[in-house]
Amino acid sequence: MMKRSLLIRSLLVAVVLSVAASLLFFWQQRAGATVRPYIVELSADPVIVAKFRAESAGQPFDVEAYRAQVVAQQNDFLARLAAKGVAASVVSVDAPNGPNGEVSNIQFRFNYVYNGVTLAVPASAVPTIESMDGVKSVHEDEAVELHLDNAVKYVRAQQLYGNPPQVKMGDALQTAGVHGEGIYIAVIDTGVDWAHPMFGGDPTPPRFGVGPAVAATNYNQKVPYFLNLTAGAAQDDFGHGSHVAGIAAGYLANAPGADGLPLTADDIPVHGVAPQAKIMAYKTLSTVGTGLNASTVLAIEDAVQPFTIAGYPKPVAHVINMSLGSASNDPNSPAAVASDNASLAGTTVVASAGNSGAPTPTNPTGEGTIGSPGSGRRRSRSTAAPPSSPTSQKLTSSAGWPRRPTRCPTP
Ligand SMILES: [Ca+2]
Repeated sequence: MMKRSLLIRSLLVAVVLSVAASLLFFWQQRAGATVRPYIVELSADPVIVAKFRAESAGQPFDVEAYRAQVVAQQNDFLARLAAKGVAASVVSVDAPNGPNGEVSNIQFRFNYVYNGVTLAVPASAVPTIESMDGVKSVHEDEAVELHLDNAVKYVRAQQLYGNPPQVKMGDALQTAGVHGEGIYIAVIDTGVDWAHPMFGGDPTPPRFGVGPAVAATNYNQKVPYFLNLTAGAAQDDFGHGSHVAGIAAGYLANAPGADGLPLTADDIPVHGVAPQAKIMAYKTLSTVGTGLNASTVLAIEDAVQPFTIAGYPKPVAHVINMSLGSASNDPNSPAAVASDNASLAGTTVVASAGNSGAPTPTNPTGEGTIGSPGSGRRRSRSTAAPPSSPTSQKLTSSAGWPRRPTRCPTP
């Protein structure tokens, strides 16, 4: 009898504890205890802004010395946060970056175009962080999705070209400087299939980011640089980035046409806007075409600075293309601010706009649909429909594009 009552009592205790645990979980959810990624912006100017200010005033500027100051401010902030007992960890990714899948641990900390640290913290800690000295703003790290602007024909690029009007891989020495010669275009997207025929069909891998260039190694001539900021493979396993890069800088190639088959009579010749430009590929979006703002910010930073995350020399992008965006249209979002600051380096930043511009019953003109980073103040926006169109049309490229394309579709 005693044993039986003990058993019942134990069961009751277990049930009570279980209910208490559920209530505690519910309370923690209510209290914002869910750990989420946040981008914390700190007060010191990022490197490129301080450099711009100094040079505008005719003063000398030491990039490395200033960068050390920004990093020191971040380290001091992290130490003070830990001293307050806030459980926070710097968000990072083990990203394969190398021809054989070599993995680099990359932290989402920024100093060149944005002074910030991406932290995984409970939502309940945000007011504490916001109140700390040196904290400028705290942003929830928003999800980013793919967009696609529509076409080469809208910008009438071919009207600039001389002879030949369409450039193939072998035409490298025959063009007159209006086809993107000497220009690096950073495509921040799902990566780029560097061996695609539209990029010359060369299977040689690019140089991967983070580490140094190896002098004795040949790299892909069309896609000379690749930085993967995801845990997925260092390639384009979605297809969108290759499509976007093809529009920007693809050589003459054939789209499969209506029958969907390559090398048949209905194939359509397609051509990029600047076919002699080189592509710096950034993979910030996953296999399913989604990502976070923090990876966009870090890709912008890497594209603009003359060294890799680990400090090795690398080319600087003349143009950044981001056919992506988030639901936020805040011009102060981290990606929008980073885009603005990237333009101080002389880089032209192009971000998509109008992809959510379809009229709705509550928004009949489709206004306010420019998401971050397109909402930045110094952006060129690539609209999804002709600018003269009375209403924007929602066009996305994620549907119907094969994961490992053998031919680019019509841009
Ligand atoms: Ca065909």
